[in-house]
Formats: sequence, structure tokens, C-alpha cells
Amino acid sequence: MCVFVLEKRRMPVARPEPVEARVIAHVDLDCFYAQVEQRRHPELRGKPTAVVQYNSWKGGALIAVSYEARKFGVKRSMRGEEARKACPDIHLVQVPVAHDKADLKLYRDAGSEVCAILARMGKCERASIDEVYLDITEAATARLIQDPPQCWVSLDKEALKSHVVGLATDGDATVEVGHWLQRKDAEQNDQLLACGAAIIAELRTAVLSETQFTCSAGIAHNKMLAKLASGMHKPAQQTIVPSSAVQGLLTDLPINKIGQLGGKLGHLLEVELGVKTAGDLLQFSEAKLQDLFGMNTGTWLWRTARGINGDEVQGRMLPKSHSSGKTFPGPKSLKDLSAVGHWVRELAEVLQERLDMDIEQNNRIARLLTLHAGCHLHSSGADHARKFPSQSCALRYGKEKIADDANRLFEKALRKFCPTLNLSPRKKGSTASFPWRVTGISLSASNIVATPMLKWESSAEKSTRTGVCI
Ligand code: TTP
Repeated sequence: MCVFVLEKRRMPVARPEPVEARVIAHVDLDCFYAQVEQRRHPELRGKPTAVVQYNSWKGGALIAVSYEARKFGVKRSMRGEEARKACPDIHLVQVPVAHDKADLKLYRDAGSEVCAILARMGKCERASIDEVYLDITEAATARLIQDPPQCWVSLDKEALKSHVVGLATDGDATVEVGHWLQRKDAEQNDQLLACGAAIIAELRTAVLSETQFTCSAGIAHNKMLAKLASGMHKPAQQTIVPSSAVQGLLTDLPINKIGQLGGKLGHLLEVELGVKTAGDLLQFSEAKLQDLFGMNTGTWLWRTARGINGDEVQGRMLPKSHSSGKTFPGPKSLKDLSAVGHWVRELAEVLQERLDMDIEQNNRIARLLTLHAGCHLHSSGADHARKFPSQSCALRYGKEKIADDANRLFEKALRKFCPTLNLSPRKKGSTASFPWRVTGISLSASNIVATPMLKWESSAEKSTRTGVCI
């Protein structure tokens, strides 16, 4: 019997691991938006810099902090004024703004530049604006056959600077890492990781010389471990996770550091079962975890505690969805349908621009429109904590159509959120306010597919497409 029931689509699913070991890397750009701004404004290079959100309250919220500024204790959670107190010489750069909201195109395009370089050596999955998974099994295997580590005459400087989880380095770390990479008695899987580390070091060097960006990486036999490792030594470093070090790495690892355990599932484990670390999970048998969380998730948890993960690198460099959103914190929250309608139109316009670009550049169309919103009732009581339900419908192209559909979705969600609510227009002159506040809206376009027919469509036909219902 499954005791803990969570939303099914959010539950992790165990996938079988391949028999042959893979070589997977997770590459994460360092203080990404700050680096993009330092490249755009070369006078900021090497100086404490932070990127701030477009709102001006107390100097705006910091969303990216350069490593030079972090040395002064500047953190992402600070506001501009606070950051200036910690580091008077800090340079604060505003995020570009379009349609009265942050315009991330600059950063998205910079991320694509990096992806294109990383994809040279293997299957590449763009996991977020500045993170990529790479499956470099083939390249590492080929290198092991043609140029095994024991035969390397000179070692790549960047590879020598790798960190190896579980390797005690008392003396000169680069010498000891060099020995580890070239051990004659190393198991085949460790040799594959050594080849993977050399490949990733070369790719990171190429990223730096071609884009001026530094990145950090984790190299392991699966996605979960690679992701854990990429953040262990930053900036501009890489970390290898040999199989022999996995249990030691996981024993004291807080479970919320593991992908998919940062949310409700991790919270349940902690509150209901007292599980604080991945090591604590080891006391539960697979059958017990299946009893508690269902077959799939139970198995996934059992394997995760042991560092087993069969998720494949997806081979996707383009985003799975597009979205356009804005938050309305505190006093800026939206208080009536016309304010919501205004922002829905703005967001629909931005979304349509991105959909147009996807057709133009990648011959792809999206088929599903989803509206997410943050909303609360300003009466107290149980309703207060309820989540505003997301709503979806078939996506029709054209900013007006997207706006109309999104407004309908908002009203539908509002009726579900608060069934007793009267949404009919207020009489002219009425001062009665709506009993809800909207603190954020986001429109997303997903279910993206290729449109091969566009290849032979004339540009005149293409230009009418934005009004076409798909
Ligand atoms: P992160 O990869 O989380 O952080 P980072 O690249 O700034 O720094 P680190 O070197 O520690 O990885 O986020 C990538 C970019 O996403 C970040 O530069 C700015 C943006 N971002 C936000 O806009 N809001 C947020 O809350 C977070 C976490 C990131």
C-alpha cells in the first residue's frame, strides 16, 4: 500500500542503468549573468560585480554575484543597498528590460554559444539557461583505446587541476591527481573517467577561449552524481566521482541537495521518516520504500541512496518549452481582472515573440499553452494556503489569441481556486474590491514539435502564420 501520495507527475521514476558504464558530465557556468555582463562591459572584468533585478526597491534584488564580490560576503539573497554596504566598490548592473519585465535573451543566447561548443564531443542536453549534461561515453571510450591515460606524455594543465572525490591529497594536489589519472592498475571504469576528465578539461578550455566564460564541471558515471560534483569546486574547476567514492560522498549528504528531493518528497522523508541525509535512507529496504511511496518512487529512492541512476542524457539543445512570466511582490500584487488582463497581454506578446523566433530559427511549433499564477485570498482561513491551479489549453498562435486564451484560463483557475467567487464585472463606480491578490503570472508554451512543412513554405506564407490557429 502506498502511504504517501504525492502529485503523480512530480514523482521521480527509476530507470534501468546500462550494463556498460557511461561517462557523464554536468557543466555549469560560473556566476553566469555576471560573467555575461562582464563580457559586455570589459571594464568590469575581474571586479566585484552583481546583476540586479529591474525593480528599484533598496537597489534591486541581486540575482547573480561575481566571485570577486562573493569574497566580500555579497550574496544573491541581498538587495543592492546591502551589497554596497558589504562591498562599497561593487558594480551593480541592471538586467535588460523589455515589456516592463526582465529580458533574458542576452543570457539565453550566451548559454547557446556555450552549448554549441560542448556539443562537439557528445550528446548534449541543455538543462537550464546555464547548465548542460553531456554524455561523452563514446568519446571517452575511443580515447581509452587510442590514447590510454598511462601513455599520456604531457598532462593537460586543466585536467591536472581536477578534484577526485575520495582522493586524499596531502602534498602537491596536481601531482597526486596526475598519478590517479594515470594509474596502471586502475579499473577500466576509472580509466574511462580519466579520459572523460581530459575531454571535459579541453572543452572547458575551448569555452573559455571562444566565449570568455569560465565553467565548472562534474564527471561521473551518471547524471545524478555528475550534477552533485559540478558544484563541489567552483569557479572554473572540475570534480571526478569514481564509483569507489560514491557511498562516502552520499553518507552525509543532506537529501535536499539531491535533484528531485529538494521539494515535497524530500520534506516528507525528513518529517515523516526522520531522513536527513542520503545515508539515513540506507536503513530502508527497497520493499519498505515501495510500500511507502509506490513501486517506482520506492525503487528510485532505494537506488538514489546508493548513487544508482539510469537517467539518460536527452540530446536536446533547444528548450522543451518557452515561458514568459512576471512576479508582483507585496504592494505590487494585482488586485483586479483588468490589471491581470493587462499583464497577460504583455506576457502573451513576449511569448509570441519567442514562438516566432523558434519557428524562424528551428522550425518548431508549440502546441500547449499553460497559465501558472501565484494567488492568495486576503481572507484568512484554510483557503489561504491553497495552491492556485495551473490550467492548460491548445495553443493558438497570435498574441491576441494567446492573451484571450490565457485570460480564460486565469478565470477558470480562479473559479476552481475559489468556487464561491463572483467574477462578473463590477458595476461602474463600485468600490468593492476583489478578495484575491495575484503575486505572479507565467505563461508557458510546451509540447514543442518540429514543423517539417515549413521548410518549403514561402516567406510570405510564413509571415501569415502568426495568425494561424494550430
Ligand atoms: P545559478 O547557476 O544558480 O547561479 P550562478 O551561475 O549565478 O552562480 P554559480 O557560479 O554559483 O552557479 O543561476 C544561473 C543564472 O540564473 C544566474 O547567473 C542568474 C539566474 N538566476 C536568477 O535569475 N534567479 C535565481 O533565483 C537564480 C538561482 C538564478
